[in-house]
Amino acid sequence: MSILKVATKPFNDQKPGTSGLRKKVPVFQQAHYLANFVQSIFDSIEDRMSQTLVLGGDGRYFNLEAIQIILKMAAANGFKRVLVGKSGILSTPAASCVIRKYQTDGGIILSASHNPAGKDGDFGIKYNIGAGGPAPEKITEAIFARSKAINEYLILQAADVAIDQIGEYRLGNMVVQVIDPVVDYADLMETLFDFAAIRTLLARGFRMQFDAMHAVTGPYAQEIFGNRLNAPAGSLTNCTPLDDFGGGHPDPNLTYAHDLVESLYGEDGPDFGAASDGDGDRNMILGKRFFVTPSDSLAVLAANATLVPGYKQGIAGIARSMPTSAAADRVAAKLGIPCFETPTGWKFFGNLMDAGMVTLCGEESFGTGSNHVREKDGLWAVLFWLNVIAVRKQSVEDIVRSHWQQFGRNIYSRHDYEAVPADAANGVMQHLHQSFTALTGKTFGSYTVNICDDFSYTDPIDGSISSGQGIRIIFTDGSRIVFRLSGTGTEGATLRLYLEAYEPDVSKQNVDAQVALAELIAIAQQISELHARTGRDKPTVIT
Ligand code: G16
Repeated sequence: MSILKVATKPFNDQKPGTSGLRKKVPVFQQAHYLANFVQSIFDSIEDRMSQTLVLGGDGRYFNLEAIQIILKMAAANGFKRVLVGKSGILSTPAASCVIRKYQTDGGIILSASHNPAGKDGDFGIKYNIGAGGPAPEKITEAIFARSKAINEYLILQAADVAIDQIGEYRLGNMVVQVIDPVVDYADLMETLFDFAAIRTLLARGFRMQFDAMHAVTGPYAQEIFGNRLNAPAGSLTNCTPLDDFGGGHPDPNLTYAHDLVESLYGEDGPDFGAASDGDGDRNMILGKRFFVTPSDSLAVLAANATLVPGYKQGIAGIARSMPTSAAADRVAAKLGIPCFETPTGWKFFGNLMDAGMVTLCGEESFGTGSNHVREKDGLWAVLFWLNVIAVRKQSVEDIVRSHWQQFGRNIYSRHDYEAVPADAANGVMQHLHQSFTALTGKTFGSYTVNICDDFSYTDPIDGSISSGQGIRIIFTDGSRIVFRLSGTGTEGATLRLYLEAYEPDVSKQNVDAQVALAELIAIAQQISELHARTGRDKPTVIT
């Protein structure tokens, strides 16, 4: 088997976004496109000779081809061993679990998360470091810099590896170890949660419905809920992973998980509903006719953490992304622990978790997780909720309402404007930037602007600074409007508008978020000139 040195030219669009490089499948299928980026990753890894990597993806279209290319490139680049999930499958949290459990040097995860898949869908790739989490900005910037200068890559001339069979194979001097993608992850879950209590809950007639949305969590859900927790047949839906996710959009929110939502809001619906996304790191939690916002979910889990075996000693701290509501801050204050506000992107939680400063992390974008891995974790959140319900013996709605009673309600919503022409979206952001001085101190109806800024974060561990992370308009009563451009879309720009108001009065908490936030929504429209600048008179998705 010989190593080929392939001459190539840089592509100018390989800048990793919020979570790795995400592009349409045909972009990745261009000659050299994937290989250029993979070589750029390898070139950015110090001492890569003799390292061990983990490799797997969410099973979307192009996953298998990409895996074979990456294996042959890893072999040609001197890696010692690669652990691959059988058939190229590893959910994102399972990949992080495997990296940590086997103390490998890092891993490559193939996923475009919740973005649709298939021939014309999206594909993505990201590099995770030895701690198990997404590479920090310092590394993603080095990868991007390398991608702009690359002129050759290395690949082994060899036959494909039979990754559909568990076992060890040789590829040149490298060992390819094909592993069960589910078992290590399921074992880890069993160390954190009281499976006996959840089994009893389900055996006593508590009805759950988990929707895997034809994405990667299907086999994980079958093993955990079906085999280990004896969930009755019918509790799990869409558990067969498909390379186009069945033509769906595996984004667990009220819009895209509509079948699940209908079931939970229907006559005689189940007591508990949950869904995960393409690569298994996101989650949505529903009660009977009740939606739990991701921000509230983080706060509720933090407040109830000691009810769960894995966290019974208490939590060290909480971290949330800036646009996530401050509900978790209130819990942290009550518990006397720190709460960190980071930029959007799970990579910003890694240092805090590694330093033991935080235990739970969460984001408004349907992500919750803890220091058990270094990725957000969809099924972990579902199990956490089931464990809390099993102990408290209350419905989802009762648990959330009693939380609001104790801490007040951070009424919250996100409005997404998808596939907006980039110039128009940038125009909105620039206009807002230019309005900072004029807006400060100005009164709109019942709200007066206290602070306008573009969020900047200094990492408390390594001192690195990340600026330009989203425009915040904070009012004197703590209510907020935030504008941000998404870093995960592949078509035009996605403009996100985040809205938050605080309601301590229990008698006013039972209100629809869109109604309660109507005044803030109108102010946001007015000050951003969003309609005039983008032509959009309503959001694509409201969560
Ligand atoms: C990724 C990141 C998250 C981030 C989300 C949304 O999630 O890991 O940290 O909150 O994107 O980012 P944006 O608002 O820039 O689109 P995922 O599930 O897509 O990997």
